[in-house]
Amino acid sequence: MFKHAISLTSVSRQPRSLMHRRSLLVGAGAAGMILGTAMGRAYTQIANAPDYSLRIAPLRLELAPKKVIDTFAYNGMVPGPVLRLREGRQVSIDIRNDTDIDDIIHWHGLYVPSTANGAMEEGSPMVERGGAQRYTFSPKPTGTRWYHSHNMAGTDLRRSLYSGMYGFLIVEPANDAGRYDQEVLLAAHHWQGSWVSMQDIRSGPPPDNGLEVMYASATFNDKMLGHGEPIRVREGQRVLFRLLNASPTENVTLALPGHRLNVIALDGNPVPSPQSIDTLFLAPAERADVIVEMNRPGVWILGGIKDEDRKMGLGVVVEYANQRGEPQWSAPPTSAWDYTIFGREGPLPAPDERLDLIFEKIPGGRGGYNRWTINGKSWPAVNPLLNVERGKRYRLAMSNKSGDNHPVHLHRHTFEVTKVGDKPTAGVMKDTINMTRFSTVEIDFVADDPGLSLLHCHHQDHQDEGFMGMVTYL
Ligand SMILES: [Cu+2]
Repeated sequence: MFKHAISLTSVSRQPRSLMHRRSLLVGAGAAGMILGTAMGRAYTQIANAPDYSLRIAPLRLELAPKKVIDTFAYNGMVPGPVLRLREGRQVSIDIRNDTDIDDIIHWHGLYVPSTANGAMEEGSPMVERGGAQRYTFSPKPTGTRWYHSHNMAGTDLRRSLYSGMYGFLIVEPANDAGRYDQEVLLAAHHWQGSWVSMQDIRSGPPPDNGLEVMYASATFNDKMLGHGEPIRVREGQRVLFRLLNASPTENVTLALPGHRLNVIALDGNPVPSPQSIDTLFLAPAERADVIVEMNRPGVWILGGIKDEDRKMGLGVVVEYANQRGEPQWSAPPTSAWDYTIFGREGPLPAPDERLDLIFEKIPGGRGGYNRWTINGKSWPAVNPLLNVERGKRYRLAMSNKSGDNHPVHLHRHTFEVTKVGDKPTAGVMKDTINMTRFSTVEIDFVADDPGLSLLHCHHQDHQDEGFMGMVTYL
């Protein structure tokens, strides 16, 4: 038995031929020329009403007064609507695409068949411009998941994860204990990216590095720090924060001065050893469920610990009842992020097979774009990356031989973190793990979800530039 029952019904008028989009490097730019043609088209009528509808469309978004940007979003809001689904209860979601290019939505962290998972490379069809498509599936596993565009952006910084095309998808357990008084959902995002030469800006090495993205603004949800409604709390409350880093390429480290962050789940999966910490690190695509005891009345900033991040807008005001005044910030104690503190000691089942993966950069040089390789090859040559046999356990021993961070994401499976550097651990279950520069990480997964499954870096520009491989089932 597959661990899910799902069907995908295409309701677009004609099927589009599958093309391997990431082998076409800068396809998005050419497609952008036909702006506007999709808007006037009629949609195929879908017989039954879906449980949810997502409409992909352009959006003029006010991040702050006089800071208005043009982006794309779902249902005219950023993040898109929160999809709260019940574990195992079949749901149908219609996606309409009112933009000028074909797009696709990926259900991040869910076990969805390859043909509906929202990755072109796995065989999911694009939602063509002017078209619509219905997804029907039984959501699992429970926890804080999300959905986002899995399109290629290439050099177009308006597209895919550079845009507002993301939202929370929460799979609720059949019975939820709900040991909290209030729930707050915050998605971090960076906006207004531009391609820059970091080594020119910093006058530092490496001299042959290519272009990277730098951002002018950042938000939690759709507002810059100080411009949205504050989070209103009362003393004595236990607040559950579901935090998501939806940034296309940037890590964030967050703190709420005077408060401890009790991490109970990472990537939506409960951790064996919940920990109270001062600062929370999230790489792109990572989530954390954090309980905060509201026991320091005042008006505070929950925000990025770097001054430049908060200046850019990454923060939100937390206001206790009957408290007034300027929002307070104070620098938290510094600590290095360590996934293993949330784990437990072994023992671990021995893997049936071990695969060494080396991630390397091919610097683009001045004015060029960097390329990325897995064991010396770039997508689409990294297909297959690994052939697995159903039911077996695989260990990926990953080595990042570059000076950049890589949040490595595996589709359609949950993996167990088994080693970070030379620290062994067990029980931390994730779908994305960040590799810091020149580091090693080992993860184990059980091949329990037959079908094509991508492994890729969640940095939009890294995945677009070759950092992607395919896990296939024998
Ligand atoms: Cu990367």
